[in-house]
This record gives sequence, structure tokens and C-alpha cells, in this order.
Amino acid sequence: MTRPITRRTILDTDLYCLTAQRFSRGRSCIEVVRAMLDAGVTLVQYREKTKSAREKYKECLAIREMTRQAGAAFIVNDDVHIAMLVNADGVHVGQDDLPVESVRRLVGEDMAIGLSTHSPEQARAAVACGADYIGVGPVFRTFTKEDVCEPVGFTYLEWVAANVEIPFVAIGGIKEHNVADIVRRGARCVAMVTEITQAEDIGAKIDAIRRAMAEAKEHS
Ligand code: 3NM
Repeated sequence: MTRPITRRTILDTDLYCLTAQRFSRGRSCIEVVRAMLDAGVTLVQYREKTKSAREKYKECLAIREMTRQAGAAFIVNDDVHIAMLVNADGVHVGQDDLPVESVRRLVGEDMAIGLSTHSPEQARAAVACGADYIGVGPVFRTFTKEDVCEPVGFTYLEWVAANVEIPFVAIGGIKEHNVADIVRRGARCVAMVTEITQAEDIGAKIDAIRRAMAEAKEHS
């Protein structure tokens, strides 16, 4: 499925899937991305914190080609230079990474910049500094991200849904069994790592999550 991929539309999808090879049941992140794309996912982030720059670059080149062929958007976590070298659609940074204004100077006007936020103050600052979208989390407790803050719960998510004018994605501890609660609180796009990378059958898991999201949307 192809869709327009621009800074404004990058989050116009239900599911935002991140890689995490160390939580992938021995599969490579490339194999996992293949399964995500085959299941119709249209937004993928490469997030491999412990690999060498050379390995990350090689894998990002491969995933760029796979996502292009699938008509899916591709975002690189943290590594602005790799995002630029592989012509990614976006780069995602955290609160301790380079400031968004500086990233913008490097990547130019076409690449989307996403910023992780954990509080209303950070969300306001993200909008002010020109982020194209924000991550909102961790909604629930997660063991996937190291040094992450305490869960922000639904309070921050609902605040963002009511007050933030740029697109946002909910993240952190989101699973098939709790994704409906996230959708009912106003999230149109949901990011998941281990629920999908650790699934035995990634395609079946993605189908089930999407069904749960569609059902929750219908009833809210
Ligand atoms: N960012 P899982 S939480 C990458 O709150 C990431 O900004 C977060 O992994 C944030 O879906 C998180 O396995 C990890 O819980 C989410």
C-alpha cells in the first residue's frame, strides 16, 4: 500500500513499528522488517542502539530499499548522518540528542524530524522548535528503552490529544491487549517495539493489533 510521505503526512497511519534485534527471537532486524512490510505496515523506524555505525548504515541502506519498494516511510533513530546518507524520510531524536533546530540545519527542509517527549513542557518546546511530530510516552512501563522515565500514563496522552497541534504517536508498553485504551484516548498512531518484534507470527500479531485499533476507533 503506498501513501504520500511528507513531513506533514509521515504519521498518517495506524501503526509505527520499531526494530529491536535483541528482542526479535534470534531473527535479524531485516527479517523482522520484511515481515512488518509484508503485513502492510507503512511506517518503520530503525532503532538499534548497540550496533556499530558501519552495521547500522548497511542495515539502513537495505531497509531504505525495502521500504521504498513497499511504499512505506522510513525513519532512523538518533543517527542524523545515517538518515541523510540513506535518504530516509525522517529522523527521530530524544531529549538528550542534538536539538531539533540543529538537526533541521543538517537535514534540510524535506526530512521529517520526530522528538520523544514525556511532559507538557517538552511537548510545547517541541512544537516551538519545529518538530514535525512528537512521541508521547512511555504510556505504560517498558523494559525496551534504557534510562526511560516513569510511565506518563493516560494523563499526558490525553493532554497531548487535546492541546498539541502537531501529529503525535503514543509509545511505551503498548500491546495488543491495551491498544484499544490508547485509541480511545485520542491516539491515531501507535508505536510498538517488543509486542511485534517478539511475536512468533509477526503478520498475525499486526493483523490482530490493527483489528483491535479499528474496533476501538469505531466505538469511540
Ligand atoms: N521510546 P515497547 S518508550 C523507544 O517513552 C521508546 O519515548 C519511549 O518499547 C518513550 O513497545 C520506548 O517494547 C520503548 O514497550 C517502547
